[in-house]
Amino acid sequence: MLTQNLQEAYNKQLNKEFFSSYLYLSMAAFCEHIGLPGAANWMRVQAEEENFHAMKFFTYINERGGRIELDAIEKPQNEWKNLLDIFECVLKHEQYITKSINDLMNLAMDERDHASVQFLSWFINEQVEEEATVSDIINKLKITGADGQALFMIDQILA
Ligand code: OFO
Repeated sequence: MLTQNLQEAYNKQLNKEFFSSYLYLSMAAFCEHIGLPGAANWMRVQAEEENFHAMKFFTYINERGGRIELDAIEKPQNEWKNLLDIFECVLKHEQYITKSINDLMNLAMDERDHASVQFLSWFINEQVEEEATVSDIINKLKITGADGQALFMIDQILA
């Protein structure tokens, strides 16, 4: 059985994961709009992955006998300056999620909930991978600058 504190924190995280999915979907729509189908596909895949994260929390709260409370999903940003601006926004958002997962882990440890510590470890590793991937894309975008041909190639790689 989950403690009240953990149940509330998990419900908040569930909402953040759905918001992440929504944010990536908004980015997918924008990339499509500015003619970057490869980046749009990358964002779509991320949106699905975030939905999968949300459902992992959904299933876990249930498994632990907790009560799920779905909240409203915040409206995501829907316009950016360029692809670099989008990926910098992605990194900032993922860093925010990493902090949120770390806070959850601290709470699980404080509550001596060993099952939660196990469960959250998966997300801790996932965040390391996500931040590294995005930082790598940002570096590539910075090296190539606003070069149209390079952007075309990066878009194909992202596809
Ligand atoms: Fe992008 O990460 Fe969910 O957790």
